[in-house]
Amino acid sequence: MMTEQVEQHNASLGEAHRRDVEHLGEQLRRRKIDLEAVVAQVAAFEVAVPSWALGTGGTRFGRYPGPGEPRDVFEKMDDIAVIQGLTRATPRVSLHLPWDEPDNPAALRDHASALGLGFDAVNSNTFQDQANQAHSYKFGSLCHTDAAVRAQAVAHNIHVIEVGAALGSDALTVWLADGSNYPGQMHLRKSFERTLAGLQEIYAALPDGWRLFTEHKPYEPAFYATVVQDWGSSLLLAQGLGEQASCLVDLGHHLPNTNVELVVARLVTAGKLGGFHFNDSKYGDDDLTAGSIKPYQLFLVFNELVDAAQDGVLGADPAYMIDQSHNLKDPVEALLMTVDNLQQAYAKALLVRREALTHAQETNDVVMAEAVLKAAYDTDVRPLVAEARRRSGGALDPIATFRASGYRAAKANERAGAAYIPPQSL
Ligand SMILES: [Mn+2]
Repeated sequence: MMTEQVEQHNASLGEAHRRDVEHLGEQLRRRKIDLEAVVAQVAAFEVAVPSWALGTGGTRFGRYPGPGEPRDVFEKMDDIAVIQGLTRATPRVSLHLPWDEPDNPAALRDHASALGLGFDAVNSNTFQDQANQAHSYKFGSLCHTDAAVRAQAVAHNIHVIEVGAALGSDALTVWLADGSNYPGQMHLRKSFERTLAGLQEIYAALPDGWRLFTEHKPYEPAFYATVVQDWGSSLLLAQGLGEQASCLVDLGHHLPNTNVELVVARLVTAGKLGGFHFNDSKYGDDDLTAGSIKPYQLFLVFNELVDAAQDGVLGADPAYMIDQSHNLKDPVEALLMTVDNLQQAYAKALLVRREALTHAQETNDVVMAEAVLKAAYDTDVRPLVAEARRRSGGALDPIATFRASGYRAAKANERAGAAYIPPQSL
């Protein structure tokens, strides 16, 4: 996919790029950092693309679809294959059920496989009522006071596991909208206990080698009390389930000014950091492009991950996934930008001089500790990330290559009558 366009575009940028890499290599040598080692690590970086991010998103106020949007999950795979062809960093898809539930999982798996794609964590949905559903989730799903509603929510999650297994996935992400809007509405303690009990039933259905991720979020749609509202609640659930359960950190699922890198550090210490939903936000769960609003925070999150990996305490590799809603940008371009921003944050974290940082911390040298971080963060790593992509067969400039390919215009002709995709927030 896109191989010819990538080669052509890379060739046109080749000489200037080569000089940029050489210059950066020299800068890093002066800091006793080996550019080659960092390039290799960035080239190995992978992040899953969510099936719900390929169409234009929307808000409760409306949605403005763009031309050539994918009409079904098969066409979404085609778009993700383009992103993979340009970045070589997105070989897996995170599927949402029922939004992108395939009629025939084997056919979808074959289609994905032919495109060189596989499946990451599958996502269940008990935050909306589906057609022909016996019971409503209006007052919660796993936390519901009615056992029949809870049983329905458990059965849905087990169904998602079965579809995921047929696709070759090996993880389930559970984000619950369960909560209340007014004091007194919901018993705070019992609703949490019912939720844990429901998750235990789901956990019991996990195949060997599977993982279950609990995802917290402070508010929305519940505006007074959310059952799994913070990382502490998420950790209690993961600990109450067992070895195969861990916590998923959605960067946008925190109140303003929350120290997310500290949350990451705590979950690493607890041995329960399961994965990420990357995005960015200014106010709430805005689902903007990762690194677009708070790039320094993104760097500091990766700094914790690199530090934990180097200390050998990261445990199982965290599942890196994107969770974004693109209301204004072309979704493919937004995702190309996202992957680049993630790789830049990761590359900068790899440039942190750990020994110097440790020494500054041990000697309480506040200025030098911060300066070590800033020296890494302020480095222009764009040539390094582009070089990592080039060596993996990707594009030096993915967005320019995508635009030059004419892919979107071709799809606008092919994909007439794009299906409506509902506004979403996971
Ligand atoms: Mn999420």
